[in-house]
Amino acid sequence: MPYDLVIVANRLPVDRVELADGTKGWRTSPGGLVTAIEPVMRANHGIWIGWPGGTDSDLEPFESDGLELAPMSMSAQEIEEFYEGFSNATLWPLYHDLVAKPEFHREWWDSYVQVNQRFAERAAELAAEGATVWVHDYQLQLVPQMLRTLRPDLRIGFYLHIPFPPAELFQQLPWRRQILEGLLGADLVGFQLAGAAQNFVRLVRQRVGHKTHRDLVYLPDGRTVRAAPFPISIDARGFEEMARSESVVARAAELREALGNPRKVFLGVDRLDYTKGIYARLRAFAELMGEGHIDVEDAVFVQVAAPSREQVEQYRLLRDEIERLVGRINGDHGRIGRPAIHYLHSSYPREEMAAMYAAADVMVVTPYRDGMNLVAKEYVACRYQDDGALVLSEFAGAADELRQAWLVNPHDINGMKSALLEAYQADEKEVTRRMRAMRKQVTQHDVQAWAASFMTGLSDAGVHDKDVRTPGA
Ligand code: GDG
Repeated sequence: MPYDLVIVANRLPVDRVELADGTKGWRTSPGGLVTAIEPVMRANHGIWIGWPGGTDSDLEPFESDGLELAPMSMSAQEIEEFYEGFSNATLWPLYHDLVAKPEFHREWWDSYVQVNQRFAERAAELAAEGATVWVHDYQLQLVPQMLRTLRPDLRIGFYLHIPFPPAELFQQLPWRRQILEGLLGADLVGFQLAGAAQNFVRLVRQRVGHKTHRDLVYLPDGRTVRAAPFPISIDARGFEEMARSESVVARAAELREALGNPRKVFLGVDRLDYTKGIYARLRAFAELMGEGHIDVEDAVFVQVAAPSREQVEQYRLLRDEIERLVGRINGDHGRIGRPAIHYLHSSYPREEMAAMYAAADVMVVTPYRDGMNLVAKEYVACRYQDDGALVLSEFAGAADELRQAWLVNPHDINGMKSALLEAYQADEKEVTRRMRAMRKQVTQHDVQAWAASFMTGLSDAGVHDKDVRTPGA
């Protein structure tokens, strides 16, 4: 059956897992993308194409929790070359300011092309005449052009969830031109921030040679492509309601109790990723303890590090480094029954996350580079009593909107120490003033507004085209 809205993303919102009784089943998978797209899918009757994890190949489209899902298979070699390789060891570090060194391998690129082609073909099969297809993220940047070749009748949008790097860095990519041309297959290319959209337009002008004006690219065939910022957000009302619920309120109190009712709880919640700055933030906290600014009897740091990309070597090394550091900090500063850092290498249900946000006095979000960072916004949404301090990296997209956070440069350990200490010692009035302003921003710009504005942008896109589209398409 053809669909009027097709979402194409690397991952489905569910994971294929083995259940306790040995049979295969589905489990909701966490992550920024899922959190953002799920409400869009619920509001529009569409289908979501993506990989459910694993190497099963015989998967038919199915419905899960009211969402129509079309699973894509992935061979072990594709997982290694397309997913762990080109997506996560080439593009991910390259797009995050080279926080790690990107690896360039020609076989990985070949696999990236192949998998993108398969996704494009599947979307072409499932889309109705004149349908809207919304392609997501860095793993699928070639899909827009491939899909346009197969189905010129479609309206195609692309959204990049991670930063788009400045020309000076992007230029390193041996396949830079192909990626730019792949993206230009879309009618609308969305980014988190205005700077990213500008980087893209500039690169298109320099590297592909197309004419551009402000946010528009003029293609020789008469089509125009718009590149614009659409800062992503969260289901703010949903998070607030969850935080207000009796069970979450009770659980938050229970968590504080279990932590020994310290005066202040610091919290970090991240996928275990080298872009997130977990190591440096824990070091900064430990130094404050070592220097006597913070006493282990008064404060504790809870760090949730959700397992991520565990097959990629950089991630395994990072995990070891962080765990060694946590051990050392607790050895140096902990007392019996009072570790300085509670480190949790695990994923939790959303309610548990809300309870953690509700239990935390100081939320610490210090990535070296982050497209947006939804965790910062989720924390704000949960603080319905206008309390709680947010320490936020200037290099997270969220810093553009959450100006009242304690903003830090995560490369500057001393600066980070000062900000942590200020947030720790800030008086109630100051904390409330800042939180109130941030809450206004997050509630007024939620994920529903984000999706609606992208979809409107997409249906308006192409109005400058010189060629004539099928009316109504
Ligand atoms: C990418 C971009 C951009 C985390 N642990 C658990 C869990 N989570 C949820 C959080 C949040 C999401 O995962 C993480 O989103 P972030 O935005 O913080 O980071 P990335 O995963 O790197 O996301 C990012 C985002 O895409 C959206 O465009 O903001 O910049 O890098 O929602 O709550 N959720 C549950 N259990 C966990 O243990 N249930």
